[in-house]
Amino acid sequence: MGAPARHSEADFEVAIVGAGFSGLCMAIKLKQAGIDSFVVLEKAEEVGGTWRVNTYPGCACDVQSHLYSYSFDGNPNWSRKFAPWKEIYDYILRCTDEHELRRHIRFGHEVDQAVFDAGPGLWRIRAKNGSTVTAHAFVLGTGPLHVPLSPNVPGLETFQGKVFHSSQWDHDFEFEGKTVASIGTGGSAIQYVPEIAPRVKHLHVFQRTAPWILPKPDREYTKVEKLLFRLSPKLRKLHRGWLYVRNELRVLPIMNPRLARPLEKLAALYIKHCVDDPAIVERLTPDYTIGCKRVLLSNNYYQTFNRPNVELVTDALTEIKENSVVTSDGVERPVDAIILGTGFEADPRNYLDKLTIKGLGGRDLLTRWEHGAEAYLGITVAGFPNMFELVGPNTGLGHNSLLFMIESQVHYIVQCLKLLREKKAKYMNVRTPALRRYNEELEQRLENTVWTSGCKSWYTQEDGKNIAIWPGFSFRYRARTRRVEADHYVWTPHLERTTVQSHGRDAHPHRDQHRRPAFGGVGGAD
Ligand code: N01
Repeated sequence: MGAPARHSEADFEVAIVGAGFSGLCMAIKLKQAGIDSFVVLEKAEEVGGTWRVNTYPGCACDVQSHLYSYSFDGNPNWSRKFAPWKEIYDYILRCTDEHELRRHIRFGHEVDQAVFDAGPGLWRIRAKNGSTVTAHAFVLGTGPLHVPLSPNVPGLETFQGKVFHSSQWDHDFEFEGKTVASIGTGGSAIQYVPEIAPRVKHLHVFQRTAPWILPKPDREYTKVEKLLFRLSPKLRKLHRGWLYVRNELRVLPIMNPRLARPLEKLAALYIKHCVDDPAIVERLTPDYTIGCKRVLLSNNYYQTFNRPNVELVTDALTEIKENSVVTSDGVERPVDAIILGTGFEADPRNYLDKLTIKGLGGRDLLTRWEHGAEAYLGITVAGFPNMFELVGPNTGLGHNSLLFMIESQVHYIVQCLKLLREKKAKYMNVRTPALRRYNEELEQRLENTVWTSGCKSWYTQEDGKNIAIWPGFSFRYRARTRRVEADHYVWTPHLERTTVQSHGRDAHPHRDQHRRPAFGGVGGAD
């Protein structure tokens, strides 16, 4: 990389929030690009993000591990195709240590404020513990699904038994002999329900919307396979590539719902194959197009409903009392514990609401996102210079590994930092028209996809706008993020003079506050 950026007033060139898969990937790639001046601010006392937090029984990735790991840090030793959470967590710990990231991480630092100071061109970042840092660039690696959601059922707070969320599992709770209510049937619940069913006296599974579930093509890797992967990284990469291509094909029925019909028929047959009672089969069969909500994988969830101690409840929960739960048909079920498999806050406006982010002219990010979160390529937001998001709006995947998207984003951000140096720019700010064109394109591509086929999911906000998913092949996203289109940004230079000249409109929403000179040839009006 070129000469270090001019940011003499900043403590660091880059500050990253979060030490999960995305924040750590950013840190590794900064080091590899020769940028050692960075800090990672992590609210917890250890790295790992979602894979540190989610430890419920049966927790495992539903993306193949050879793909759900960094492309540059392959692991020949995955025990099975879909590794359990502990192995993934250990992998993250190993990467952290091998890349010597710990000296860059400040644990116990929950960031609650980040304010852009246009004068020196730096972000002033504050943690809840009162400490502050300044950095030239600010990277949000908080991840989208980390704020647990509670069901909006009256009386939950009055329940006298044990209550915990799937992501806050109480490993000391003794299930034996207990009657348990489990609320929700998403990706987490379908993993823990089969695990606790044999241990409890009774299990009531409360389903609001049936998920589509396909068999999980899982198995252990043999000793020979692992040896071959160790001896030949090329073979391991070939295996990874094959998994990637296979997963990528799953986007076809998503983008064209007509192609989903055969898959839907197969999935319906699978339910019949697994469940004995036709009445339960009917209630387990979803009434929306497969793929509209995340398609889940399991080899043991449906079979759980053949157990005499497990009940599928599809009447809505209307009330929770001190020792029981009540449904809309008036039935009251006494329970000792309630497990909330009710998911996470998926709208960035809600999961970032404890973090105040102010860009140019003191504009608040959540105000900017009043009508919905949006970011150019899911990474940059107009009016928030040198701020970069990882796993930002519309960059989630329903069909392939999120790490592929994260690596694309990290590559893009490193390119941005290189350009800032090359152009000797103080900051870069995405142009509003570039962001608008990008959003229009997204909306067009989202039309007539399976997500608009009429289901309610956390992919969409109240007005139906999809804010979570990248619509299409992930390699198209990789292609879009391979290089930075410099003319989509306004580049503001480091200059001592304060002469104001004509400049990009969106770079100067508050001209009176931030008097900046034009940058020779780059940027310009929108
Ligand atoms: O959360 P979810 P999750 N009364 O939002 C129900 C992924 N994941 O923690 O569908 C009754 O998927 C809600 O019902 P409905 C996973 O795929 C990945 O399970 O809204 N029910 C739904 O059934 C997902 O993308 C891995 O009608 C209520 C459930 O709660 C994300 O992580 C592993 C309710 C929530 O399901 C989160 O999964 C595990 C109420 N009041 C999970 N409120 C990987 O391997 C909510 N629900 C990568």
